[in-house]
Amino acid sequence: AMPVARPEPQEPRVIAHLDLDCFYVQVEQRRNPALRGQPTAVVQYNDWKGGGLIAVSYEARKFGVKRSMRGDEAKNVCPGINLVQVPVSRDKADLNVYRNAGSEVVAILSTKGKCERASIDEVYLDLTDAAKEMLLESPPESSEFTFEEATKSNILDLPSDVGDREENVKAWLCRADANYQDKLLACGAVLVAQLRVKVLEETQFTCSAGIAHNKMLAKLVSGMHKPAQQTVVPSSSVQDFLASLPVKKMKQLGGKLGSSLQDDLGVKTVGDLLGFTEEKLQEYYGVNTGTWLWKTARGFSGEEVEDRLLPKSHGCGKTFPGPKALKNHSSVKSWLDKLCEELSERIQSDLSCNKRVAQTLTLHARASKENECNSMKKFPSKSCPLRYGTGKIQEDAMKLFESGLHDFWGSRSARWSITSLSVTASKIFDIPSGTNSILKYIKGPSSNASTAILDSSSTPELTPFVGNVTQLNIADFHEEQCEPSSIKEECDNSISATQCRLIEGKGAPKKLSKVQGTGSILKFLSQSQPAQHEKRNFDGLICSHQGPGEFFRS
Ligand code: TTP
Ligand code: CA
Ligand code: CA
Repeated sequence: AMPVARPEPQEPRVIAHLDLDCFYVQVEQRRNPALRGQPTAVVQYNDWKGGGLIAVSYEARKFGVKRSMRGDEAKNVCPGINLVQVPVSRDKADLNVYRNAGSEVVAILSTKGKCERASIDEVYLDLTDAAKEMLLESPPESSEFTFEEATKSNILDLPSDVGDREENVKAWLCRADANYQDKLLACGAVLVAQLRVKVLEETQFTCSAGIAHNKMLAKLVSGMHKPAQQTVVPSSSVQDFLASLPVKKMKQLGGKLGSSLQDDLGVKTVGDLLGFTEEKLQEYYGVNTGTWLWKTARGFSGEEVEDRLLPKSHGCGKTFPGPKALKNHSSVKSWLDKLCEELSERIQSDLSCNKRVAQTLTLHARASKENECNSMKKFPSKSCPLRYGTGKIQEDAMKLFESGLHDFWGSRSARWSITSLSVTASKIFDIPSGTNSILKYIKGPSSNASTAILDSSSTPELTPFVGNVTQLNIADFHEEQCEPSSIKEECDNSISATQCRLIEGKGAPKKLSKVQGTGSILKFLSQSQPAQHEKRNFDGLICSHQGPGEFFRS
């Protein structure tokens, strides 16, 4: 989807983006403290050439170990590296332990302001109110200020090699003559430093952060100084920063739009866009995207932090690299069945714990045609209304696959091979309290999926309910979890997992009937099963997430 400008807020805001450092590695290091300070990498579940690396510790990065490597290669450049395999269930990676660890962090961060969980290890925070309050009550410039972590900030305006760095930063944070925006930003820097210390104390995880006046800038700098550091973007530094920033570094400019800017307009950096008027950019890219580009070049972004601790979608995927590619229907079916089983568990858990319902099932795949390795045609993503119940999801996913395969390959019965598969449940909304029509949402259409298969590039409106449904571009959520260079926007339902554990205690999944105090919705669902659900599809109404600690390998 082409980016669109949002209206600017009237008042200056303080926005932070936090991202955990080498996240899966830190989770594994907490589980096994002997790995701390050691070169360590987490490898995917796939033993081909030692498994693909999905997370690499900073100690290992010093040796030149990269995420693109396989275990064998990593051992060559860093013989002392510890390789830890991701937890596995159903013959695929099980990311619950990481999701849950991420939600521990979200729980801490969300205490200070509006919080949006952006991926498995990333959060946006709107700290405007907290910063204003600090500015009124205990601004950094008040004499007693001695907050050490904040003075370790990287401030884009300050040269890092002149004089005593920490003294310079402290002086910047405490400037009495700073403008109001910078003062708010200084408070934001102190708040984020405090939060990062708290996260470390309570979870043992370090993270890095960007603090700026909008989401775009905060995100752009949060990874600039890693690990365990934060970077502040004062308004006065924006122009210089963007002048040298390659367009491809911007999330929205990573694809076709960015290529077109480079190839068609000769725009290499975001700053190069300043050479074009808004009208010119609109001429090239349409009114909305033209305006967005014009604003982006100036560091303006009106995008708001969403108030959302829960995921926008649930996805389960797996890749089948090299010789593992799937070449017949029965192997595709058996993998899709496993993926759908996990997906079904996760949406049932979201339903019982959060009273949220997913409306759309999407299948993504990657395929290649034999003897046509460079074939440009992509396996089309397909969507249909989501029907609850593992068996139904499995059935529908297989139909989506057949439909995609038909478009991809026509009716010819020649050889194909599938190198990745994923199923996603999206268009998730809260069940309105007191509604009588829940079953309508849960049950899905009684017709089978083939009547309603859509290319996922279109956005099907599946039910008349629009209340809390966030418009989303399914393509943005394509993910094959745990595979290199593919996890993009993996959001996560670990909050629900935490809540489930609170309700049910740890231990093995229990039947819904034991859940107490979850209100009428669940009772309603468990009592009014339509007769055709002979296999009691809602057996899946369990909280299947396991707590941290249950994944220790022997
Ligand atoms: P990232 O935040 O991209 O990376 P990271 O946390 O490992 O390292 P950094 O310190 O640079 O932020 O991803 C978060 C986790 O998501 C990562 O630890 C493992 C997982 N992941 C994959 O499984 N596959 C991938 O391709 C990527 C990029 C991440
Ligand atoms: Ca990270
Ligand atoms: Ca990340």
